[in-house]
Formats: sequence, C-alpha cells, structure tokens
Amino acid sequence: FTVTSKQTNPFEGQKPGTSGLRKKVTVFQQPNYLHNFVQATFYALSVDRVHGATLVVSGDGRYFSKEAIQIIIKMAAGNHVRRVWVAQNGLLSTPAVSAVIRERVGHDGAKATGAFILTASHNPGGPHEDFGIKYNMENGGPAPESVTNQIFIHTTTIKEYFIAEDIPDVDISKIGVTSFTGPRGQFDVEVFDSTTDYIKLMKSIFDFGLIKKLLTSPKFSFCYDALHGVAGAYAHKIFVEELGADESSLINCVPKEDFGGGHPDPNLTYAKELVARMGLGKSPASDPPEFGAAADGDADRNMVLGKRFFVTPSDSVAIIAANAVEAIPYFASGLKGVARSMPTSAALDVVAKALGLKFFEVPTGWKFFGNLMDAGMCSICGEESFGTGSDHIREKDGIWAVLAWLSILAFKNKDRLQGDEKLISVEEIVLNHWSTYGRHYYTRYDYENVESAGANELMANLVKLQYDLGELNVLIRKIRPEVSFVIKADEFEYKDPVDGSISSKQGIRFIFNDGSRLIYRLSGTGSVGATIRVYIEQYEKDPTKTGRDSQEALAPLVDVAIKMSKMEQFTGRTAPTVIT
Ligand code: VG1
Ligand code: CO
Repeated sequence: FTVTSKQTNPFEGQKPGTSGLRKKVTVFQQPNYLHNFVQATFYALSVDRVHGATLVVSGDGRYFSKEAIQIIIKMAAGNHVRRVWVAQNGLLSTPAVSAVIRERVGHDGAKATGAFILTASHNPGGPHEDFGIKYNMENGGPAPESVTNQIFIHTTTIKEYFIAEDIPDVDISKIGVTSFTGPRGQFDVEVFDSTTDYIKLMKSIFDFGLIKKLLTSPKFSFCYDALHGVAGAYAHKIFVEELGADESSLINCVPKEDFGGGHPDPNLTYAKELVARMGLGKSPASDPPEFGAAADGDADRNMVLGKRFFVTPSDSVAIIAANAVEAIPYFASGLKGVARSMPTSAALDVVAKALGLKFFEVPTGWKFFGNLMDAGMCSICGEESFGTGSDHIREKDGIWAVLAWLSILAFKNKDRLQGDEKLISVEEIVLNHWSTYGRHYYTRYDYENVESAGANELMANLVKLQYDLGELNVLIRKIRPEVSFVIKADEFEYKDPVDGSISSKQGIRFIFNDGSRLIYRLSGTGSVGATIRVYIEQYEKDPTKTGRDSQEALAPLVDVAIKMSKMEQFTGRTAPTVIT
C-alpha cells in the first residue's frame, strides 16, 4: 500500500470529556471528523507508541463502529503502526479491551501498546444517537489528562492526516491475520476472539467452581440484563457455559447496534425489564429471582439487585471491599488500598477505616484510579455511577462486579447450598453491612440536556454561595430548619499522590456538620447541551434508623439542594430527568 497525506481543517469541540469524545453519529459522519481526532491522537502519543506499535481497535458494537474500524485500520497503516488487533465483529467490552492490552499475546508474540475504544458507553446508539471514541494507554487505562489535553490541542491546529487508502476493507467477522506491505514493510490486521482473554482473566480471579455451585443450586435464581450492549457477548459464555446458569436467566443479551432502541444504562429508570423481574418498579413480577444485575452499552457499569432490593453502587463497592479477602481468591493476601470518586458516598471510607486500609478520594472518571493501581496503592475502587472495579485491569468492570457479588453470596452460603436452611440474601448482606458500619443514604438527581448557559450560571451561583457560609446557613434554615449546617464548602481539587499532577474544579461541595454532603457537577459525557448532576448524601450510624426509605430519609436535604441552587430559576426544570 501507499500512504497519502490528506488536507483537512479543524473541527470545533473535539475535546475529550470524562471518558473520550462523544457526539451524535451524524457529527462523526462528517467527512474527516473521525480522521482528525484519530490523527490528533497519533500526534499526541510519543513516537514509540505509534511507529511499529500494536494497537487494539474495537468497542461496544454501536452504530458507525464498523465504518470507524476500517478508517482507523487505514490510518494506523498510514501512521506506521505495525499491527492492529480487532476483536471479531469489532466487539470488545471496555474492560475486555483493558484486559487485552495487559494480557494478550498475538500470534507472533506481539503485545499491544494501546487501544482505540469505540463506545459512548451508557448513551443510546443508532443513526440519530451517539458514537464515541477514546484512547487507552499501555497500562490498559484511559489516557491521562496530559494526553487528552494534547489530543485536543492538535485537533485545533490539524492540517493533514495520513492514510493508506488502497488497503481494502478487512473482513472483521472472520478470525485470522491479513498482512499488507507498505513503504516501511509489513502491516498486519489480526482478528481475534472477543471473549477468550477476558474469561481467562476472570477465571484467575474468582473461584468459578464455588460460584457454579451457587448458580446451579435449586435454592438460587439469577437474572442478567445486558440491555443489548456488548456484555451480551460475554454473558452466555460466562454465566451459562462456564457457571451453569439457566439460558432463561439472560435477558437482552444479543448485542445490537442501537441497543434495541433503549438507553443502555443500568439503573432503576432505564433497566425497566430487569427491575420489574426483580419485583421492583411499577409492574413488579410476583416471584423474583434472588439476584439480578445489568450492564451498560460497553459493559463497564453494573447494577446489582436482590429480590425486591436495590443495592446502591456506593454501598456495593464498600461491601465488596469488606468481603473481598475472604470471598475472592485474587484478594486472599489482602487489599493494598481502596478508592472512590469524590461524589461517591463515604460508605467505603468507613470500611477503609475499620479495616485499616489506605484510602483515596479522586475526581470523577476512571482515569484517576489507574495511577494509584500502577503504584500498588489500590486494589478495589468504585464510583456512584454504577462503576466498580479492581486492579486486575484499569477500567471499571461490570461483569467482574457481578462475579464479585456472586462470590460473596457463594462464600456466605457455602454450608447452606445443600439442605433446608434458607440462603442468606443480597438484602441481608446489605442490612448486616449497615448495622456494622452505618448507612449512607444516597441519591443522585440528573438534569439532562439543560441549556448550557443556564447550567453555567447555576454553577457560578453555587460558587458564590461558598463565600459566606453564615448567609448560606441562614438560607438553609429558611428552606428546612431540620437540616444540619454547612461547615465547609469548596471546589474539589485533586493532587495525584503518584505524579503530583493537579486536577481542579472537579465539582462543588457543601459538607454539613453531621457528615451530609451536597455535590454539584456538570457531566463530561453528554453529547448535547449540559447535564447537571446533584449528589445528595446523609450518614446514619444509629442501627435503629438505617432501614428507612432512602428518598423519604433524604427529602429535607433534597429540598435544600434544589432550592439553594435555584434549580428551577436557572434551568426551568421542576423535576430531574433521572433519579438514581
Ligand atoms: C459519568 C459518570 C462517571 C463515569 C463516566 C464514564 O461521567 O458520572 O462516574 O466515570 O460517566 O462512565 P459524567 O462526567 O457524565 O458525570 V461510562 O460507563 O460512560 O464510560
Ligand atoms: Co460504560
């Protein structure tokens, strides 16, 4: 093949957000739009990460992925990359990409140095919905801000890109290697199986034998909803073939380009079918399974449910951390430390303190956990946004979280799987956790697709409120006298303990005397307008008061959060789009 340089002009707004560049498919379909971003990424990477390198290119299979893969293959060749690895049909979950970068050895002994992940995660897909792209580094984690900032700078000045146009489209439905010869020698495209490397890794972490005993026990029942995302490609092999779950326990497990028209976000609002099956929501089923879980489009998120019971993600990571050493072989020698994102509830903090573990609080987005893990300072981490994971890879991992919960259930019920004794349920595990550590009542209100100007004004006003806490507390008394008073307010800033880099303006915090917290952030993953997230948290230590309904317990604080921010005045919204 030959390499040609193509003239191009910059596009505005190619700044990677919390997790890559996410825009409407129609935006990505503009001539050169994807090309510019890919070339800017090649420019931003050091030469050794491009020339002669091995790159993974795959994603959640959403609409426009197939076209994007062929373009990236040709541009990789045009930029002197040595090999591109594409999973069969371009399907790799985000955690599996991370695992492939870290673990996979190619047919010729090669190791990958990075990946283009094609996903907009939990955002809907299809011709009129979202597409996304992000770059992950050689540790398997998302590119740090130093790299994403460079990518953005290059997108604003780009004049040309390099492409091997005469490379024909590669058939990515067939496993095998296709070789080409270019100006600098050989270029290979290797199509490989989507699930092998990931499943091998899962088997090295968990006791599959023990989990199988649980899943095949007549006393246990299970349901997994992939919301038509890429998790479906793994669910059948792992849960049915490896662990013996019944075929009928999988719902929406066929990956689709448009996620069946749904919103592939595993929460109580969007995972309706699972929620109903688990005996919750508006039309609850009558005999729900013992355990249910869902994943998002790229399978890095998870929602865990028990029979008629919702586990908040903030509790989930705390409970996994509290039980990991005894229930999960990978952690048998102890935890190196734990970490959560700033808006995630402090449930994990309490566990860390009780167990004497190192603890870190980082900004929203998985990229911040990676440095801690690379430095051996953190084993388990999580976010309130249905993200949980560990240092087995450098992304959050939806299926890992489900296997972690199944391990805990299997371990606690080891002696009950046979015989008549009732199994310990998900709900009991959570209630016991609260009675030991206290409960963090928690909710998040999302105002999606708000006009950007109004959202920015709302945030600016909140910053202003922080200057005079005396006045703010008077205002709060007027809204709800029973709510505690604010003792500290700031904009969260994080100094990475490993490389010393500073990330500022990571959310506006109001911390109350009783430990309650109100946090406001603008989302960095949307594709149009602004999304305001309000995180509301209240700690209850008294075991007689940990059993209340969460929305009811939080009502006064929610009221304060909405009124003190003047939500309606700035956004025109009287209710949030989604409550989790
Ligand atoms: C959201 C979540 C954040 C998560 C990010 C990526 O970001 O709040 O916790 O890491 O999505 O998740 P934001 O900036 O919109 O609040 V995923 O599954 O979309 O890669
Ligand atoms: Co995701």
